[in-house]
Amino acid sequence: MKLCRFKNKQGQIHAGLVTDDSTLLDLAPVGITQLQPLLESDNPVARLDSIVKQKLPRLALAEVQLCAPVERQEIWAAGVTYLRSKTARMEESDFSATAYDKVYAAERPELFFKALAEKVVAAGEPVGIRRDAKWNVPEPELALVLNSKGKIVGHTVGNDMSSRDIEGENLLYLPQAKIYTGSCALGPWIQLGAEESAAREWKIRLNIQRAGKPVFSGETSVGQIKRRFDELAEFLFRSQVFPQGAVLLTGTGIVPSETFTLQERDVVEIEISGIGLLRNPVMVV
Ligand code: DO4
Ligand code: MG
Repeated sequence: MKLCRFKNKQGQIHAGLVTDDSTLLDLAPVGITQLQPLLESDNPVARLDSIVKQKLPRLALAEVQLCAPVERQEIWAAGVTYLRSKTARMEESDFSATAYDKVYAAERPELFFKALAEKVVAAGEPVGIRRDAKWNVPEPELALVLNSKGKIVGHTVGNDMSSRDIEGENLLYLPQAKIYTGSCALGPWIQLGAEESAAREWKIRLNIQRAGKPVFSGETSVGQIKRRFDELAEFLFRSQVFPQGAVLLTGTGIVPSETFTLQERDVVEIEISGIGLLRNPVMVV
């Protein structure tokens, strides 16, 4: 079940249920205008199952603008959860290599703050590359949607845009490498209800186009993530409350070669087989 936020022709933001490649159901007539009450309910899928039996307005997906599927949640990210991420980062920086090596094996995962909900970029909107960085990459990641109790209620596609030269120069620059305008994209919607065992079968694909031609493609599997999802969620919610819930990116397993950097007007496509496709153009910020 795919839950989305969208802007209708009147410019109002509503919640919707995507039923197929071209249609969504507007949930406003049954009083659901926000995602949060649904995500907080004990069983959002069962609730929506009974709601869709009612007659709801059907809208063409092509005629609405999808918004990022977040409202007031903080966005956090886990790092170095794939072997590929550990080795790429150890190569990127002599200075920080030991830290990456240790955190991959440590009991405590790397977790960092990524974005406020209002700063998240939706499908179709531009993601940013910093004007003071020379080496910029997308990081295609599965994102866990957590309610205020720390329960995983859904999944979405995430892009943890990163400036590798800034990160590689000194680990203390990580917030600048990771948090800036357009550095976090989420969407196109939330896939509700999948168990971790099913999500681990999903494939993640990254394609990057430049002037309409492919310049990078890569694939990994969610099953390659070293840590369990509930372990990551449990660490995030340790000694911290999230009254609005949270979104947690689970780390990247696709890292382009050291010679690759994004350019303005490139198009980044991240597809997760059980969820959908997140496509964003690139803009210098
Ligand atoms: O420690 C740096 C960031 C790691 C990260 O974002 C990832 O592995 O996805
Ligand atoms: Mg990342």
